[in-house]
Formats: sequence, structure tokens, C-alpha cells
Amino acid sequence: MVKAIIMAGGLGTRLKTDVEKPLFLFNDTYLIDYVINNLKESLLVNEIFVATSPYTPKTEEYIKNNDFLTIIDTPGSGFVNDLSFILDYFEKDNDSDTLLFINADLPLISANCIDYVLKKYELSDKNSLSVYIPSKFLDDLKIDYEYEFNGLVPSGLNILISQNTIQDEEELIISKVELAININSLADISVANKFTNF
Ligand SMILES: Nc1nc2c(ncn2[C@@H]2O[C@H](COP(=O)(O)OP(=O)(O)OP(=O)(O)O)[C@@H](O)[C@H]2O)c(=O)[nH]1
Ligand SMILES: [Mg+2]
Repeated sequence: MVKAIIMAGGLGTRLKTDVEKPLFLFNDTYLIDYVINNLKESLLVNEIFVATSPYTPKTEEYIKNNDFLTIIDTPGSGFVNDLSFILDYFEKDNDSDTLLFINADLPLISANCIDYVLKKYELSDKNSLSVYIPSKFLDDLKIDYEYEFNGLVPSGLNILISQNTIQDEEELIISKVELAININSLADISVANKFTNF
């Protein structure tokens, strides 16, 4: 089974607005709804989960009204700690599920792109796969990023097997605008608007 988990329990500090980041309105639609719709359109994702935390109670309330979605109530103790919490949550049930993690602030990653990445994972002999964007690609588009290693920037799209272990990682490098648009600040909204034609 392929289970998608939308990470939606962060503080949203950099956005500097009162609303929780997943419920930030981007062209009249909540950020998280873009991700939900793209995952629903995927041909390979079987189930969708949303990882909220005590920092995102309104997001949790919003998601509760949707029968398609299951909430995972994470402690909100940081991305890596909550990831480990989620791996435990799934491992208890089944230790061979494919878990696709996607951040709630990646509104433009299409179902096609998600399915392409899942197919690459199926072909790989590694237990995990992370998608990276070349920093040069982002520099050329004048898109800011927070973290870079060996010329690669993590995209916020990762696949793991449902086991809380250190996993061998396949690096998948993709130069695509849809992966590069990550909403962290209000400045990122202007960048995103440049690349969309709503
Ligand atoms: N469940 C859970 N989700 C998280 C956590 N930290 C971040 N996220 C989510 O992961 C995604 C990427 O994180 P960031 O871009 O750092 O977002 P953020 O932490 O809300 O915002 P900043 O406070 O500006 O860093 C966002 O959709 C967050 O909601 C956490 O501790 N638990
Ligand atoms: Mg953060």
C-alpha cells in the first residue's frame, strides 16, 4: 500500500501571519488543499494522512470534516522527531508499506510528478528515496532556499518504508519548477505567483 502523509504540524514562523501555514490562502485556496487535491489525483497513492500537531489545531479541525483523510496527531516536537513518531505509528500495523511524505507548503507538485517519483522508488533497491533540486536550478530562477549540501536542496518530497530504522537512501535529482515552489514566507508567495497562471 502507498500511504501519503502531509506534514502539517509546524509553527509557520517565517510566514509571519496569524493563520496556520496549511490554511494560508494562496489564490483563494488553502495551501494544504492543493496538496490534498494533487494526492487525490495520483494513480498510485492509496490513502492520505495529515500529520497535525498542537501548533495546528485549526488545520486538524478542518481536516476532521473530510472523510477521505486520516489525522495523525503528532507531538509537534520537530520534523525529525515527528517523522520517527509517524514511522512507529505505521510500523505497528505493517512494516512494508510505502510512505510518501510531502510538506503542506508545496502547492504545485502535480499528481504526475508524485507518480513519477513513486515509480522511481519501486525500481530502486533502497528502502528510502528523497527528491532533491540542484541549487543552480533554484539560483537561476532566483528562488531562495534554506539548506544546501553538495549543490543539492531537499524538495520536501520523501519516500520511506514503514519501519522506524535508518534507511538506505536513493537520491532522485529533479529540476522542475513545481518542486521548487515552497511557501515559507510572504516573499515566496510572489515567487509562486510568477510561475502560476490562476
Ligand atoms: N507534524 C509536524 N509537521 C511539521 C513539523 N515541523 C514542520 N512541519 C511541517 O512540515 C512542513 C515543512 O516545514 P517548514 O517549512 O519548516 O514549516 P513550519 O515549520 O511550519 O514553518 P517555520 O516555522 O517557518 O519553519 C510544513 O508543512 C510544516 O507544517 C513538526 O514538528 N511536526
Ligand atoms: Mg520549520
